Amino acid sequence: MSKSALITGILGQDGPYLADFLLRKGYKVYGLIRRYSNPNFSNLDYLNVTNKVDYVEGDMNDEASLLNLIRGLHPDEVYNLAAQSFVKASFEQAKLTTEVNSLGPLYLLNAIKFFSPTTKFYQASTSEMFGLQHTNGYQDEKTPFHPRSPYGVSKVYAYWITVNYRESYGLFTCNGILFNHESPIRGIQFVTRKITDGVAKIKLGLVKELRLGNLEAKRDWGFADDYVEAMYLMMQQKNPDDYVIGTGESHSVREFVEIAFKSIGIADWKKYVVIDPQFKRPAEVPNLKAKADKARKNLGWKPKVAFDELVEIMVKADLKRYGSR
Ligand code: NAP
Ligand code: G4F
Repeated sequence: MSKSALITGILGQDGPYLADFLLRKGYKVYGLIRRYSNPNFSNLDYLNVTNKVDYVEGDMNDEASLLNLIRGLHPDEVYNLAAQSFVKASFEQAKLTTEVNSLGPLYLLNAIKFFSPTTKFYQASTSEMFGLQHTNGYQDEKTPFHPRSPYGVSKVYAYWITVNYRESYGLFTCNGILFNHESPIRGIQFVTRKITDGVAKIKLGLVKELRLGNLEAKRDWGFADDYVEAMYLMMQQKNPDDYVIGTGESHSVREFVEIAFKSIGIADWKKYVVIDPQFKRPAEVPNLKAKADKARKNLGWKPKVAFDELVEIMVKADLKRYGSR
């Protein structure tokens, strides 16, 4: 019999890539969606999987809906990708962020504990938990946490409750501590997609400038499609564990901007970029760089798409969206 998986956050960036990956493996895939008058399936459409997923309704803020779902479905695997995932918004909506990102996973874990204890659980943890901390310039599974935003703090709770339910009740629970990963269906507010969308519009004469915040922040950027494979691999191991997933390369926002403009033939990008303080954060995470040796050794995982290639893929996709060939 084929395995089943419930994916929360199915309409976001990672949900569609993971759904596509699991469907190819023969899984029955359930996708959790909130009740909307008009849900947006465009990211699933992009990967041609909209009609292959079975949709179930629920909300990470509504414990009963999650209890009922797990009790009814008994999925083999739950991938908890749902979150208020935009760091900047978490400063203005700290309570909502905490409810969705911290209590949501707790509700799912309780549902599994009470109604389906053989269900495996994946928590979408994040490099944002490291914040200011590093060991000789990189972060790995042993690096302590020092989150710098309500988002980062909310994810630290989710990380530890995931570990705690493994240790307390013997549940199969994993944390994937993923560093930034991007794609043509990345949310438009995140800096990479904001840049590639802006660059495409500038190329086509639709806008004249691109307004950004801190260009000096450095991130370890990979391709979302590579990263969902790591999620799956963690859930297939004999023993549940926590893994850092990233490329091991760190680049600044400035470098991302330079390469994106270069890909459309513009060397003098400074003519188009305006620094706007509204896009800066009360507290910044200056430098993220993964050391993903454990994933490489235990999971046999490594990223396939390099940084320059990722920027090009995204710029090309945005140009195509605006009708350019
Ligand atoms: P995303 O594009 O922002 O998608 C998040 C999804 O969560 C959306 O589909 C959203 O649903 C759903 N959601 C939000 N609140 C909800 C609620 N109350 N009930 C049910 N669903 C809710 O995020 P992503 O980039 O795919 O990331 C997936 C996960 O990985 C997130 O947990 C994120 O924090 C984590 N993460 C991401 C990265 C990265 O670089 N992308 C790195 C590390 C960790 P709607 O569509 O209905 O709004
Ligand atoms: O693209 P960002 O908004 O992503 P951020 O804050 O790194 O968070 C993302 O990655 C995390 C993993 O580390 C995830 F957990 C989280 O859910 C999310 O997916 O910002 C990246 C950097 C920041 O340093 C920000 O200050 O870009 C800088 N930046 C500069 N100008 C900007 C802008 N960020 C945004 N969003 N918009 C700007 O105009």
